[in-house]
This record gives sequence, C-alpha cells and structure tokens, in this order.
Amino acid sequence: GGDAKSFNYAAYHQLETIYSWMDSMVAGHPSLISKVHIGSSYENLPMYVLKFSTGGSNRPAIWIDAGIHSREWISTASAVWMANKLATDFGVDPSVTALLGQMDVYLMIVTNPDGYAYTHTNDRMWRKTRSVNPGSLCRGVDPNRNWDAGFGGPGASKNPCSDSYHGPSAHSAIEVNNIVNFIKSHGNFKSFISIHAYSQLLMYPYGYICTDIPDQAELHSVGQRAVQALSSLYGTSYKVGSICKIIYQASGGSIDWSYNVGIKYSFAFELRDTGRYGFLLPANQIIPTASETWLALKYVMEYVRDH
Ligand code: ING
Ligand code: ZN
Repeated sequence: GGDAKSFNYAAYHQLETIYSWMDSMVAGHPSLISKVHIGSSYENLPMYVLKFSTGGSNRPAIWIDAGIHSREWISTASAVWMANKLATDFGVDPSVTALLGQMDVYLMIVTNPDGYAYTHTNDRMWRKTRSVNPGSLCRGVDPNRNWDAGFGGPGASKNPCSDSYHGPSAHSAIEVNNIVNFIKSHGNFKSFISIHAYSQLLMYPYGYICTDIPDQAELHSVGQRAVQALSSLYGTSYKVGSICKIIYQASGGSIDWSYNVGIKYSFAFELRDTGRYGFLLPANQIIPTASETWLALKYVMEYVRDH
C-alpha cells in the first residue's frame, strides 16, 4: 500500500502506488512536505513535485528530478527512497536539518508519468513521452532532447520513431514546458539535478557542445568530491565529466538549459549499473543504490548551501 511506514522501499512500484505514497508522506510530515501540482502530462496525468521546506518565502532552492526517461526505474525508485530519507533525517541528521533551515528542496519523482505507466502496462523499455506525432505512426518525444539548449543539434534525432526524437520545437513536450514554467516562475533555484540510469556517471554541462563551461573547474571538483562520498559506502565507482566528453554529444538536455538560465550547480547522474542488468536493475539494488547516491546528493546540496 501507499502508507509511508509499511511502504516497501525495496520494490519497484506502479504510478498509482507512488502517487498514494506521496499523499501519505505529506500526511505524515505536514509541516515539512507539501505536494505541488505543476501541471498535467500529455495523457492528462498530474505532475507532482514534493516540496521540502521549513518556511520562509521563496527560499533558495534545489531541484531534483527523476524518471524523465520512463524505463530508468532505478531513478524513480531511488527518488522515492530519498524523499523518505529527507523526511526521516530532518531533525536527526544535523546536515539535513541545517540544509532545510536555509533552503527548500523540490523533488519530482515521476517526471514522465505517461511513459512510466506505459513501462508497467505495455513496454518495459519505453523511454520517451507518449504524445502523438502528427504524420507519424510512432509516438513520443525524448523529454531530454526537447529543452531550449542547442535544440535540434547533434545527438538528437528529427525522426519521430527514434528514441532520441527532439520533437517539433523546444519545450513542445508539455511535461518539459510545465517544468520550465515552474522553474522560471520560482526564480530562485541554485541547483538543478536530473537523475538518469545507467552508467555510473556524474555529469555537468554541456551536452550540446564539447567546449568547457566557464564553471568547469568548480563543477568538476564538486563532482569528484560527491562521487568520493558515494564510493565510500560500497566502493561503487563513478566517473565525472561534461556530458559531451564523458558520455556522448546530446543536444536539448535539461541541465544544459538550467545552466544557461543561470542555475550554476547543474548536474545529471547516471545511476547503477554499468550494463550487466542495465535498465532492468534488480530490486535488491534499490536501497543500496539510493543510499550511496544520497551521499553524493547530500555533498552537492551542502556545497550549494555554503556557496
Ligand atoms: N542518458 C542521458 C540521455 O538523455 C544525458 C544522458 C544526460 C544527455 C543529460 C544529456 C543531458 O541520453 C540517459 N541514460 O538517458
Ligand atoms: Zn535517461
């Protein structure tokens, strides 16, 4: 069930279960967590962000999204675990308590709800949104090629049947547009972190070009220290670098957009593993993956708080 205490954090769950668990999280921590509805998906499912806040007005904030690609289940499952970790560590772990004393954390756990539901009902390997593409029998836009950052350039496809189809125009995917509007109207995000799988990487901009960003040295060293923290738990090894240099050239990605609108601490994770199970990571790796990733995230969040 969705009850936050009886919830099985070591299992993958359907969309409805995650959505009812969100309500129980809010009910269990009403002075810390609220659920923000930022709009609806193409198929009219609600898109929710969990807001962790101890007050203030429009405090400097950290954005974390998971599951923008629906088949990357470990991303969403880790975000579920991390939401519970934030809630239970608040008031207990001095670092989390101090963080939430100064900043707000916004966690979008199912960024592509149509795709996520589809991976449970029809096609476990579905990546994109589920929008109809006029003039094509193929559906869906890659929501990580649709942002206004080198839109339509190298590493994105103009073919609606491709898994990396960029869509007809930047922010054409309603799921992307909802986030863009939310981030812009908030106006005080200091960090934007997007969680993918798999490959064990911590990446910073850019993906659409291979030249260094002005903040390359700083983001690289923050990244290195974050993965050092991650590795301290089980020895899992991560590489750090720009998207273009460490994985491949990819245009229209979310963290390139966030960096270009002035959110300096923009990062993307690729969680476990390195290909043995790939997208089908066994559920017994959910808690270990979330636990180690949490150490990296906490390092980044603390750094952002102090800089
Ligand atoms: N990887 C990402 C992808 O969208 C990425 C890599 C991240 C590209 C950030 C651009 C920006 O292809 C996965 N696994 O989806
Ligand atoms: Zn992805």
